[in-house]
Amino acid sequence: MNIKNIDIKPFPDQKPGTSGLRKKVAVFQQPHYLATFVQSILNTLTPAEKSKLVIGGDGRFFNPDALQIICKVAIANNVKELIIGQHGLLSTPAASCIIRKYNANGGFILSASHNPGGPLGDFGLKFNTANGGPAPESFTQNVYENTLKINQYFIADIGDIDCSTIGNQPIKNTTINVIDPVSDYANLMETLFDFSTIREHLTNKSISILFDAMHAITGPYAREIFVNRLGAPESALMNAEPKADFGGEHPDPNMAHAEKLTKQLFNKDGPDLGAASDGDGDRNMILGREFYVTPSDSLAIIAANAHLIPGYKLGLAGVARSMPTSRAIDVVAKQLKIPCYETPTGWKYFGNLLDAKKITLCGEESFGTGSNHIREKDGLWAVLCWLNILTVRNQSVKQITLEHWKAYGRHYYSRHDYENISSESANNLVNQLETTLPTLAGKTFGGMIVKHADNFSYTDPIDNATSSNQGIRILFEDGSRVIFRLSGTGTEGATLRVYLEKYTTDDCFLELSSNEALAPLSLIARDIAQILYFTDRTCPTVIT
Ligand code: VG1
Ligand code: CO
Repeated sequence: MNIKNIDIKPFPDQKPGTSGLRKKVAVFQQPHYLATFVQSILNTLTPAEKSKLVIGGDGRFFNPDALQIICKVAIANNVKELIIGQHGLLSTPAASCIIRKYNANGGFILSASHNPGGPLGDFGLKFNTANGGPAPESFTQNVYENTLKINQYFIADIGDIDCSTIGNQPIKNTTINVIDPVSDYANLMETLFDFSTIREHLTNKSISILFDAMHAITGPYAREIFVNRLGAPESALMNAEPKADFGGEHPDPNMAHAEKLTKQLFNKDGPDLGAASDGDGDRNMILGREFYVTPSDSLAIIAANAHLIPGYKLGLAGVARSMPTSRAIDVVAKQLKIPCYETPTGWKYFGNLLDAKKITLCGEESFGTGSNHIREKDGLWAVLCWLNILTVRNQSVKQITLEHWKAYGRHYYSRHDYENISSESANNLVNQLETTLPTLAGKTFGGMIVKHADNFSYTDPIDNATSSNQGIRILFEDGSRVIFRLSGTGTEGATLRVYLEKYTTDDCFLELSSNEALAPLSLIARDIAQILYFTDRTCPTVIT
C-alpha cells in the first residue's frame, strides 16, 4: 500500500476554542484542511501516545467523510489500533467511556455539539487524551503552534475503510476495530444507577418520562437504556432517529429549541420527567411537569441527593462548577462539608480535579452535568440521576426543587446571549469593560453596591497551570453576580454571554419568576457594559 506525503501550506485559522476546532462545514471541506489538522494533532503526540486511538462522532453532515480522512491519516502515521464506533458514531460521553475502558491513548470526537448541522451548518473536531477528557490547554496550544508551521501530512492511498461491520481488520500496520457504540456506555450506566427499581416504576407507570433526542446522537443510546433496559414505552422517545442535519433544527436542549417537548411538559397531564440532549449527547435539560429546572439548580439538587444513587452512596469527595454557573452547588457543598472548586468555562478544566479524586460531581450552567464516571459531561447520565432520585423520593420534580430552595435558598439565574454580533463590537465592549473594572468597587448601580470586579483567572490546583481572561465578573454586596464572556464555540461573528445571578433565602420570594427577580440586575448589566451602545441590540437573541 502506498503512503502519500502531501506538501501543504499551513492554514492560519486552526486555533481550537472552548471545545475543539469548530468551523462551517465548507471550511472543513476545503482540500487538505481536516487532514492537516489531524496531522498536527498526531505530530504533537509521541509514538507511544498514538498507539491506540478511538474515533467517533455525532453523525452530523460530513461525519462519514471526516471519518475516512482521519482513519487514513492515522494509518499512514502508524497508529497501531483504531477503535471506531460502528458507522463512525459515538456520543461524546460514550467516546470518553470507551477511551477509558479500553485504555486508549486518546480519541478524535467529530462534533460541533449543539451547533446546527447540514451542509450549511457547522462541523468540529476535538481531541481527548488518555483520561477520556478534552485535551488540556497546554496540549491544544502545542497543536495550534504546529498548525502554523506544518508543511506536510501523510495519508494512506487506499479505498474507503469498512466502518459498518463490527470486528477487527488489519490495514497495513493498523488494526481497525469497529465496535458497537452503545453497549459499553449502557453497561457503565447500569453500574451507577438502580436499574431494577427504575424499571419497576417505569413499567408500572408510577413514573413517566419523555426524552427528546433532538434528531441527534442520543436516540440509539436512549432507546437501549430507557426502552430496552428500563422498560419505558417507545413513546417515551422523541426525535430518536439521528439525522445528518438534525431535521433542520438546532440540537440545543433548552426550552426555545426543544419547543415540542416543553409544550408537552407544561401541561397538567404531562409526563413526570422531561429531558433533552444536544447534538453529541453531553448536555441535558431537565423538566418536570409544568416546571423547568435550571442546569445550575439541577447540579445542586443532584449533589444534595447523590447519596440516594447507588454509584454515589459513599458520598462525594468534592464538587466543582464553572465560574459563571450559579453558586447553588456551593451552598450544598458547605452543608456537606466538602470542597467546591470554581473553574473556567469548558469541561477540560475539571479533568485534573477528577483525576486527582478531589471532586466527584461537576457541572456548568450551559446544560452540562457530570461525574467521575467519565471525563465529559453526560446528558443521559443526568437524566438517570433524576430518574433515580424520583424513584427514591417519590415526589415530583417541582416538589423536590421547591424543597431544595427552602432548605438551601434559591439562586435566581439566567443567561442572556447576544448572538452573531460583529467581533469588532464584541471586542470593543469587552475592552471598555476591562478599563472600567478597577473603578467599579464601591460604586452603586440601581441601589446595589459593587463589592468586587475582576477578570477571572484560574490556577489549576493540581498542575498549577494558569488560565487568565476567563470572564469579567462583577460581584455585588448582596451576593448577586453579573458575568460577561465571549463564546468560544461559535463559527460566525461573536456571541456575548451575560450571566445574571441573585440569591435569596427569604421564603416569600422563593417562587418569584426568575425574570421578575433578575429584571433589575439585567438593567444594571446592560448599563455597565453599554450593550446597546456597542452592539445596537435592545434585547438578547436567546435567554436560558
Ligand atoms: C459553551 C458553554 C460551555 C461548554 C461549551 C462546550 O462554550 O458555554 O459551558 O463547555 O459550550 O459545550 P462557549 O465558549 O460558547 O460559552 V458543547 O456541549 O458545545 O461541547
Ligand atoms: Co455537546
